[in-house]
Amino acid sequence: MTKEGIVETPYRFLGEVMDGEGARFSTRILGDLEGIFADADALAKMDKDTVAYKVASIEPVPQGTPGGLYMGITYLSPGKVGAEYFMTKGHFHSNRDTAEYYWCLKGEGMLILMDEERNVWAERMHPGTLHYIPGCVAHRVANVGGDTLVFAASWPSDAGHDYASIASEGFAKRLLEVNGEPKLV
Ligand code: S6P
Ligand code: ZN
Repeated sequence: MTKEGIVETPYRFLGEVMDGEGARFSTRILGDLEGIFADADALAKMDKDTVAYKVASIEPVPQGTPGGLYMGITYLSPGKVGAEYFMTKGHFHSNRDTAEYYWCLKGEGMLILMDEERNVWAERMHPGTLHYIPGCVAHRVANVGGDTLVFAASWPSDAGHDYASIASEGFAKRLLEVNGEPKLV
């Protein structure tokens, strides 16, 4: 689309809200996260319709376009399945060597990272923390606090999402609450 002169700003990113032209919104309920938590019995006893997280994203160019950038905000609910904190599904990028930024706006979380050799590490998230996720590193976020965790992200439009390898192999470590503290186990 050709533009000329002073035009209306198409997107807004204010506080914890991202919105504008063509913004996309998606919701993951606990029922969508079967198989990612260790304690299947605990999950079976919970309400499948409980909202685990919501994502709002601005995708100005079609998915797969080289050279474009996306922005998103994730709102991850507090809670646990057994001893495991509510978390995002987690993914590698399909285009493996594409990187991403995450930054925390609200709440307390842990960014769990895993390289292709399955080494796992985690970075604490709290308002103001900025996280560079290098290419070839799978990423997932757990909410370790009592309130909604809100974080923003920016990633390349040709990154793509590979959920399948995480769905089948998982991460090599899990973030569990042990004696009231988050621990990678
Ligand atoms: C996209 C970016 C985030 C996640 C969101 C949900 O590359 O990493 O917007 O999509 O946090 O996580 P997931 O693992 O379910 O996509
Ligand atoms: Zn990503």
